[in-house]
Amino acid sequence: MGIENYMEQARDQILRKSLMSDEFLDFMRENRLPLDTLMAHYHCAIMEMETKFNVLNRQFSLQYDRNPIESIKVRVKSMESIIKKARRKDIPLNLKSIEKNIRDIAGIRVICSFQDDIYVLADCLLRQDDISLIEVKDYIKTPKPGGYRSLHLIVEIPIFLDTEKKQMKVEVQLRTIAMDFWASLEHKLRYKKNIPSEEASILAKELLECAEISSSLDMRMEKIRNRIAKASLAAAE
Ligand code: 0O2
Repeated sequence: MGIENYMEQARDQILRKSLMSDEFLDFMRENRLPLDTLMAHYHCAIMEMETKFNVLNRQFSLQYDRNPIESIKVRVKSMESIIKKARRKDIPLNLKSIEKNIRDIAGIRVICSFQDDIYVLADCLLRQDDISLIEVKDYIKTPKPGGYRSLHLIVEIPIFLDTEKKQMKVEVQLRTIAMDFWASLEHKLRYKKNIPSEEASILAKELLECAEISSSLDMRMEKIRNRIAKASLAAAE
């Protein structure tokens, strides 16, 4: 077993033990209702956000006769992942600090066919007056060293409850189909703990190369789409 796998397993064991620790169990016991309520609020924020993207997609199809969005995936982070992240980032285990510091509890992934649609959609979203931008991470302009590409926006969106309006943080990930395909495969490799380290590093190199090939394919496809649009416009004149 390689050292990385060993370390990963050791980390997992520590996490599992910490999930059973008195501190964690007390936290869950004392906060059951507020935790359920908070998770429900994140679900509501995701619903609001998903509606915004569906509206934009519908409007684009009416105005430009094309749908920029291929599909949308949503998720609320599991309690285990939240605790894992809180431990990794040394975030105190209480509701206020989790809500303040873990900004991707509510996540929406918008999959587009073309890279330029990603930026158009992001602009349209950020122009809406109920959305506040907290951070942009452009892993398309600056991919991660392993080859990961996506545009991440951390935003706040209001949800309207019976007696209050509450601002909720949502992580929006925008990527092309090719970027999504790549990220899903790479995610699988990341969570397979039993791959010998030598093979894992060969696969990582292979994945990096695939990321570059798929990025150039994205650009070529976009150019073809633009040429088709130009040619059909010229033919119509
Ligand atoms: P999951 O299962 O998607 O929840 P921050 O949130 O800014 O404090 P973080 O989490 O490092 O710090 O932010 P970053 O880098 O923007 O990553 C957030 C999410 O992006 C990850 O969530 C993944 O979904 C995705 N992501 C980032 N880097 C990679 C990568 O190299 N490969 C793949 N496949 N996905 C990536 P989680 O919490 O890791 O997981």
